[in-house]
This record gives sequence, C-alpha cells and structure tokens, in this order.
Amino acid sequence: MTLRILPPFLMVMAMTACSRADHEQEEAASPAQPEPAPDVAVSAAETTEHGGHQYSFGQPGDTTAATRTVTVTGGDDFKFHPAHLTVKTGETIHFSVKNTGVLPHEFMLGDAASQKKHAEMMKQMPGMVHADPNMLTLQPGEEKALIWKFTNAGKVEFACHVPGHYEAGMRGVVDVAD
Ligand SMILES: [Cu+2]
Repeated sequence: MTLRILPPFLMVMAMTACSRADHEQEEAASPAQPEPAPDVAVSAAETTEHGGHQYSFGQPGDTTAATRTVTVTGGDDFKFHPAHLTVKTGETIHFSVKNTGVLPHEFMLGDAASQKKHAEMMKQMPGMVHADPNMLTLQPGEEKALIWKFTNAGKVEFACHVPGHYEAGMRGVVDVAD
C-alpha cells in the first residue's frame, strides 16, 4: 500500500480527497470487517474524524436531502422525548432538538464507542463546548437543528453527556433498518 509511506498530513489530504461515492461503496462492501490499518493510517483517521469528515455511524446530512423532521425534546427530567426512533438506511433526518429545562443539555449522535469516548472527555473537561457536526450543545430553552444521514444498519445512540445526565437516563436509540 503506497499511502503507508506518506506522512500523516498527506494521508489526511489523500483521504479527504476521496469522493462521497467511494466511501459509500467501501462501507457497503465490507461494513463489519474493516481492514487492519497500519499505525500511520489510524492516526490519520482520527485526525479526519476530529475534523468532522468520517463517522462509522453515518455522516452529516444536507438539509435539502432530509426526508423528515423529527422533533426531540430534552429537559431536566434527564430524558429525551422520544427516546426511540426507527429510520431506514440511507435516510437523512432533520433533528429539531429543544432543551425544555433550566439546565444546559447536549444531544450527541454516535455509536457506543464514540459515546463512551465523549463521556470520558466530558468528565475531564465538563465545561467544554463542542462544534462537531454529530452533536449540539443546548442552553436552557434553546432549540437547534442537526441534520444526519444514517448510512449503516444497526443502532445509533443519542445522549447527553453533561456530567451525570447520561447515567440518569438521558439517552435514546435510533434503530437504522435495512
Ligand atoms: Cu442533559
């Protein structure tokens, strides 16, 4: 694999240059068995993930491609309403998320691994404000939109990682059906 000898910043450029269609084909061909990557590719993948480019559970959606709007509320009862949602693979959802409480809350979409990673980060830096396309930080009364395209069948979670909220039950599930 010739990319292996490139320094990480060139790997990032090479990876971000891939077209959307390429990614979809790769994911469709081998959703569960990613090739073991050499160390340099792993660090490049993390860089692109932090840059908001690649996610294992879908991708930032285009507003005009949204097939429906789903209103989700979250409040100081530490629950999301609704807490369960079913979508089809390939569907783009416009989430309209409202914080109905007097405390700040989050709405973060992610697979189990990314939820865990973010929860640990929030414990270390509770005041941290995020600008990733898979999540919203909502002040009391605030309402924001998040557009997401679900590209892989399986379960995606949504959660609030303000310390203590997830443990209190502030989470939900999106079932992505074939
Ligand atoms: Cu919360």
